[in-house]
Amino acid sequence: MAQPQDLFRPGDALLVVDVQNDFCPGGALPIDQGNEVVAVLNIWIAAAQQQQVPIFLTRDWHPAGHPSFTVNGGPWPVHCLQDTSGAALHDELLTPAVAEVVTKGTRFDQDQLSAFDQTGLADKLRRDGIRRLWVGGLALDVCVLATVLDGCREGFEVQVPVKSCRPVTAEGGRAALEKMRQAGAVLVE
Ligand code: VGL
Ligand code: ZN
Repeated sequence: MAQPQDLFRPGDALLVVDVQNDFCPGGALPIDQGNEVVAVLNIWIAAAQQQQVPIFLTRDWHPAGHPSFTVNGGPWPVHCLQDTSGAALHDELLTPAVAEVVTKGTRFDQDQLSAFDQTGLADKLRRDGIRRLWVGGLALDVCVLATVLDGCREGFEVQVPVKSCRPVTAEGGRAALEKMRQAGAVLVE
């Protein structure tokens, strides 16, 4: 089977979505086996670092009173509150100093599920000559999905190593993969 180090080429970047404690077992919005993406993504991160492929780590980073919380009329329990341990990236996730952190979900008036939503990320990637993205993380059927669809829409080639993602629900995960495929993303593995 092809390994990350054989798959990268010039113009690639790695985008690791929301691998935060609150999305792992024991967290505020736990995803089944969410922690299991860490070992998979660490292989991608190490390979990217070694080959000087740019690495972006996104984080969901909500203020108290965020509109996505059920207490405020949204769909989710309180999660990823700014500067809490729940919002921290998983302890075992490799975070090379060269990796850039993309913060989203800070608005008081709306959620930002996609790493491209009002972050300036697409412009930054284009400025850096990036044409293709490898995207993995949490949750497959929420923020990974939104990010992959936006990445395709922005004109990037998007590759999704399926084992580097976990969904909130199995059903949602299957539907997400189908939507990604229809949008032109390539599902790997
Ligand atoms: C996410 C639910 C709420 C995610 C973020 O990162 O997939 N899911 N906020
Ligand atoms: Zn959130």
